[in-house]
Amino acid sequence: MNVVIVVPCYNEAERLDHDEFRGLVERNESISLLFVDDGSSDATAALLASLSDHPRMSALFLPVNGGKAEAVRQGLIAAGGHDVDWVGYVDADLATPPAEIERLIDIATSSPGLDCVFGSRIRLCGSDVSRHLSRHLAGRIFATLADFVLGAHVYDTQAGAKFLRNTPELHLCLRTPFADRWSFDVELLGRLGRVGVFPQRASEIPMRVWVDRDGSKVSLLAGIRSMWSLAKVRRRLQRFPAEI
Ligand SMILES: Nc1nc2c(ncn2[C@@H]2O[C@H](COP(=O)(O)OP(=O)(O)O)[C@@H](O)[C@H]2O)c(=O)[nH]1
Ligand SMILES: [Mg+2]
Repeated sequence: MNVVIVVPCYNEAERLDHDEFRGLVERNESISLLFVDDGSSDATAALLASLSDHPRMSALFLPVNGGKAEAVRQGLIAAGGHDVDWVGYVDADLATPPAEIERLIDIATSSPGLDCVFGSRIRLCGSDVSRHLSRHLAGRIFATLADFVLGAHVYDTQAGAKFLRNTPELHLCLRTPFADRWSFDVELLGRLGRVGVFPQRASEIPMRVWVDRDGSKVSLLAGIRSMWSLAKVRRRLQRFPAEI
C-alpha cells in the first residue's frame, strides 16, 4: 500500500534531520515524503530542494507563510494521487520518531475497518512520552474542550502524527481552509465525523515514544488563542459540509 507523509516545515533548517527522513523512505518502499515549505525565511527551501533528489522525497513550496493548518491541507491535497492508499502528516522535528511513524502506518494499512489512525501522547507504564509540565497541563485543558467540540472521546487531538485513507470523503474534508492555524486537527476530526469516518472508522494509538523537542514555534499565547478558536470550530462543524 502506498503512503505519502506530509511534513509541514516553517523555518526548520536547523531542526530537520535529513538522515532520519531518508532512512525512513529507504527502509520502506511504500512510503514517500512530501515536505511543504510554508514561506520560510531561513534556509529551509534550499534544504528541501536538496532533499528532493531521492525519488520518493519531494517538496511543495508555498510562497507566503499561511500556518501549519494550511500547509498540511495543501500537502494532503497534493499527496492524494490515484495510486496512493493512505496520506498522513508528521512534524518536521520528528517528535514522533520514525519507528513510531512506521508502527502507526503498519496499523493503518493492515486494518481494513479503519480510515483514520492517529498517535496519542499518553504516559503509560513502559512508554517513553516526555512532555514539559506546562505544555502537558495546557494540553489537558485543550483536550477536554476538544472532546466537547467533537462529541466523542479523544485523549489527544494534537500529537501531530495522523494517517488518513485517501478517499473522496477525506478530500471533501480538505476542500476548504481550516479556521485556525493550530486547532485544525480538531476541525479535521470533526469534519471526518460529519462524513461518517470519525469515530466509527478511527483509532487513537498510544505512542510508545514521543519526544518534546526544543524549538517549538507554538507560544503559550498561541495555544490559548487556539482554545478560543474551538468555539468557532464548533459552530463551523455544525454547518459542514453544506456551507463550508
Ligand atoms: N506550515 C507551517 N508549519 C509550521 C508553522 N509553524 C510551525 N510549523 C510546523 O508545525 C510542526 C510543529 O511545530 P513545532 O514548532 O514543533 O510545535 P509543537 O507542536 O509545539 O511541537 C513542525 O513541523 C513545524 O515546522 C507555520 O507557521 N507554518
Ligand atoms: Mg515540536
